[in-house]
Amino acid sequence: MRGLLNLNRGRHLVRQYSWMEAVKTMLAKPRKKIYNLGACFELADISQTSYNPSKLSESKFLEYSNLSNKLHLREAISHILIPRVVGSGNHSLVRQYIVQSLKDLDWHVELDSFHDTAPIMGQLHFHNIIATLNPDAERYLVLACHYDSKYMPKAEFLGATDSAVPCAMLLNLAQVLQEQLKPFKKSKLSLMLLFFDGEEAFEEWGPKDSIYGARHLAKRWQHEGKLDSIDMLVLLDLLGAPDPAFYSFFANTESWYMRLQSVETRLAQIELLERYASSGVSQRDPTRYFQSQAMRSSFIEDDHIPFLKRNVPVLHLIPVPFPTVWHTPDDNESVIDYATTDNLALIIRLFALEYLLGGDQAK
Ligand code: 1BN
Ligand code: ZN
Repeated sequence: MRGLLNLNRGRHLVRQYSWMEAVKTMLAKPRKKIYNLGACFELADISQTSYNPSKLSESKFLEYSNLSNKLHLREAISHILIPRVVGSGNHSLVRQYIVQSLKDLDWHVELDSFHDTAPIMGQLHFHNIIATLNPDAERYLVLACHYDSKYMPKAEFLGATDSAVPCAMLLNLAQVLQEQLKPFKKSKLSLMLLFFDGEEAFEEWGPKDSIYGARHLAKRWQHEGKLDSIDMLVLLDLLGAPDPAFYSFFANTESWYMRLQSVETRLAQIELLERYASSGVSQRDPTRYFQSQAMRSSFIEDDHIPFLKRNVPVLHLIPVPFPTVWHTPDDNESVIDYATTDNLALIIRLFALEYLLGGDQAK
């Protein structure tokens, strides 16, 4: 696993095509294109990667699939689903809720606090939340999201998909898997939950007005030599609306994207995904979330960028197209589709367990 993910470290940020691949690309059939947010994404078929990690056995898969706490997920959403602009009282309430929830589950929790200047707001105090099962582990699977909400002076913005639901999913994962995750309090490979602060721009998205927390933390960990301990950063964003479609953005994490697909397929086969078959009409396969195509020619701005630039392997779990309510006051409770939310939470939980247990590295 490490071998595969390290392939591109210190070398290339994006996949370099070989001469043979270039010829194949030229001879290939025209590809589908998706237009979203003014950008054009080209779809490519997913190629096989050589790494083939062991999957959860049928009995373990079934056992873990039956673990859930839907009430907890809804409660977590309701705690986070308040306007939580950086520096506000609500922002600090949500931070305390996340920190306390994880401390109650015996996670090691640290704040990465710093000041930065933002348009409109002036100087702000930001706090990334870093929760680890084993703070002394050598390697981490990192699951991440952002907990701030977008500043909208003329409207109440709650950011249900952006990103109250992703934050709640991570807290719910910690709650539901508390027994299964116990071995990872002492293991070399462990789990980290990262709640970025200040993802949103205050005035206009740009290199100095956005992803304040992610920029700070990636830089800090680079100086401290900690980036190499990140096996992979899995970033959740804009989740909770019905019928999302995900794509593989990065070649070096494609085998892990395919593991998400495989978890989804297995769950669908045993009919453990709720209200699953979509009625959506689109270019994509409407019967699955994780599409069997890659999007290579572009990627979306988000908290992963400062890590990606430093060669940390990234899986970006963000739907394309974005939910129609994106950055509008309608991104509120009413857009949340709880069947989809429960399904995605389950897929991500099983993926995390498979990742952690797959290499028998809980020792
Ligand atoms: C995602 C959710 N983003 C902000 N809230 C990042 C983004 C900003 C993606 C601008 C595309 C354009
Ligand atoms: Zn946003």
